[in-house]
Amino acid sequence: MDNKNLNKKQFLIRNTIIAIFGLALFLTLAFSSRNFNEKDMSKESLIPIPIQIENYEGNFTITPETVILISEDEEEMRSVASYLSEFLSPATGFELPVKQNSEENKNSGNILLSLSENSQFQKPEAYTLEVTVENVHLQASTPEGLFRGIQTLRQLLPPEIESDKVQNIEWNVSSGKIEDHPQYSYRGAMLDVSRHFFSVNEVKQYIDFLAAYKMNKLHLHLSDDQGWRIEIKKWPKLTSIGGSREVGDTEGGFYTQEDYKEIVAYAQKHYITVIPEIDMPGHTNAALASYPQLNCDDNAPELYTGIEVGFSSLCVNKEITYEFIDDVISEIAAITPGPYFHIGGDESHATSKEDYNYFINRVQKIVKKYDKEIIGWDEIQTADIEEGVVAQFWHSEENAIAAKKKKAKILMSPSKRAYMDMQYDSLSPLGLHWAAYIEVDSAYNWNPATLVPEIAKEDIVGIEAPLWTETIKDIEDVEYMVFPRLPGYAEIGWSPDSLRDWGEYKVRLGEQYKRFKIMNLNFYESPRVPWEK
Ligand code: NGO
Repeated sequence: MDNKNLNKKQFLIRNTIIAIFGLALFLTLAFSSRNFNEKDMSKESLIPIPIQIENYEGNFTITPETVILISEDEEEMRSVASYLSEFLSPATGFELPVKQNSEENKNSGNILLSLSENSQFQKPEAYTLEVTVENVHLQASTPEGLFRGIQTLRQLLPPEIESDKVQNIEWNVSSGKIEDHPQYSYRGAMLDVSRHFFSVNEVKQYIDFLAAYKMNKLHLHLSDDQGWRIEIKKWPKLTSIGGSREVGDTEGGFYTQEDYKEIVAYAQKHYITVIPEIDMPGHTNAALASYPQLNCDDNAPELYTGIEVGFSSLCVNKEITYEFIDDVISEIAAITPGPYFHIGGDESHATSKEDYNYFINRVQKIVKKYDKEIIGWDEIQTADIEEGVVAQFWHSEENAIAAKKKKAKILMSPSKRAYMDMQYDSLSPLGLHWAAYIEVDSAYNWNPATLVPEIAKEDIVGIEAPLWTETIKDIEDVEYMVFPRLPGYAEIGWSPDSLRDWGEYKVRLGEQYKRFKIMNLNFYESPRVPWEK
């Protein structure tokens, strides 16, 4: 072999090696840049965090040609699908049609919502969301489960999806499969509409907040010393007098029964149960001021617009008191499809112990007569509460433990952790601090099943975060107290404790920054959250 041939061979080998390296480099770059554009489902900042996420490759993209398909052409399925279509419309500018699934619709690019009898969907809110490059497939055993799954799909879309104006971006969803269901069946928030009145529209906005994080209960605190907020046809002065003012002596307000039905219907559309509360026998100055005969001395007190508690009581030994309560419960129960009626029962410091227990025992029978289940603040355990009554733990562990011994179920609203009216810190411009300052980490970092050692997961129906409104005047104030604590309460109620960790959660929460901004929320930018600005 001469030198010339050798050189030629060497030249060929060298070129081959260069070509192989070049190709490898090209493939690596191409592959990684593809990965760079693609989203990874398990890295999405979902709240509440789902039980299981499996990644697939690629993205699904919603386009103007996307169709929302439903497995059954029936009213509730159509309504859930229309909810999704209406939600997607403002930001995408697409009017996605809803059609029944059929062979001809099986081409790709669509979102399929289907009901399945599969045993993995034993819980009514369980769902599976499978996203491939071709399709989105959301499955559950109930439309309610589909509704919860839609909230996950919503968070998988870019934050711009929350905008009310058309955004010219690609509507990509990372592909993969989520299997999910809640830990507790009761996950809620309370709104005190008595201390300050909130319009029907404001309550609807509150419902939107709850629904976005898969909460399913809205507790409305409809009466207190400062205001009676629901029309009772047999006792019209409750609202004309008792509803006329609010804290600070500004103009109050009330819901007509039609307004209340509108709120209930809106909540139902979001798979949220409304729980009405009429607080008694204390916290009743507004009723006492409206009707002299409800007072033991037949003298009506003045309307009250301060923020003290514990000074008023219905007259426990007068029969008219129970006729009044019967009318109130009967009228409200008739327009409340949900199973619960909340009788309050907190801080009745102006009622003797004996009178209090006698009163709660009698009221319990009236609520039963109207086929509703009782919820009351933890003090109600001192009466002869029946098995299955729900005691809402807010203040006294002793009461909560005693309630459990009486076979009550416990609803966890510990004021030191779950009261959304508590200030974040001493500089918070709104809120109270009698129970604690509740920063976002303290709001998140607790477990309902271990908070009170004697109370275990099986004793608990769930968690509720109350928003009392002594210092909260309008929806902007509400937003400030609720965001960003509410998503954390929702996660406590939905996600298994083993998946919850503040260090990891705060990053997910921080990534909501853009979404919160686009949603126009007046949220508290806590320094403990690494906001992704
Ligand atoms: C207490 C009290 C309410 C106050 C609230 C303020 C309960 C159950 N009763 O909670 O009347 O508005 O604190 O944080």
